[in-house]
Amino acid sequence: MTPETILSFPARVLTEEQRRRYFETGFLVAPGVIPRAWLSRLVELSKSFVEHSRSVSGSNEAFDLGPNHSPATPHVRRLRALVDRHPDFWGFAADSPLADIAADLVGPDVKFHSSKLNYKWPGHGEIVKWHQDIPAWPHTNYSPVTLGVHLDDVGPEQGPLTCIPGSHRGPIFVHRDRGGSWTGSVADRDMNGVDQSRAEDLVGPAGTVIAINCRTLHASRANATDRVRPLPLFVYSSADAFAWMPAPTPTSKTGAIVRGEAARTAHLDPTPCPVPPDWSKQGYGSIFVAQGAEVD
Ligand SMILES: O=C(O)CCC(=O)C(=O)O
Repeated sequence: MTPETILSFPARVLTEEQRRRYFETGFLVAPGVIPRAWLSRLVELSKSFVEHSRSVSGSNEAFDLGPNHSPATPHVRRLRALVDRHPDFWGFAADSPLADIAADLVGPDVKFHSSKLNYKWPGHGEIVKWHQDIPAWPHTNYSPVTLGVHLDDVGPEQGPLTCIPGSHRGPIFVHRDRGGSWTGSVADRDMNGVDQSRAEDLVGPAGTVIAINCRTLHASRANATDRVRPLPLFVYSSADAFAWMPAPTPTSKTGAIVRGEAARTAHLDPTPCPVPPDWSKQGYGSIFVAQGAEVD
């Protein structure tokens, strides 16, 4: 569907202005759209998983752990395949206003792709370099959108996601080094051609939803506060977008239709997309592993 067709359906949660801004810039910040009860539940679950991680000594299918993780100082970088970690995470992805926000941005027929919860701890551990999402999980079109929820107030000093406006209409970069190995980030030689001074921070109070189109260039800085920044992320697409390579971190719900109907016809966008490694053979750690995250 074109943005014009999507916008011809009535908005469910977002304003028309917010939807238009998303299509124009490739991202969106929408404060105050998550009901308080859902927000409290997500915060509670997030804290309980960090507590649980104290008894886990190495990364596994649920936890991506930083190298200095210990029972005394848990360092969870990512909770993987979030919707498989607790039924309420799936309830949130499928039965909360989040899926309606996805419908506002991809059209009435919405497919769930994947989810995770990233933690950015104080210090320099989880700096995320410039990247686009779609090269890791290519689809037949560019409707996929990642929705994040701020569980706490997030300001510029907490290492928010930061996006280059309009980059969703630009090139799709190869996220590999000169030798062809996957890096999960755009090479400096490619970023040199991008005006990074135009980047906008996706900041806002607890309950803010952020949306990032799958082609938008984004990154995040170090967390310079003494508070952890937990950020659950959920990826949706239009139902007529089909992944053409195995997902890096598939979930039991990947491919589920959360709004509207399954597609009978695939929408094929002619814009070429680089081919990622076959994650079903190579395995996938996390963006922190791929980008070789620095640690304190
Ligand atoms: O958590 C962050 O700051 C960045 C997350 C991100 O861009 C990703 O996981 O693809």
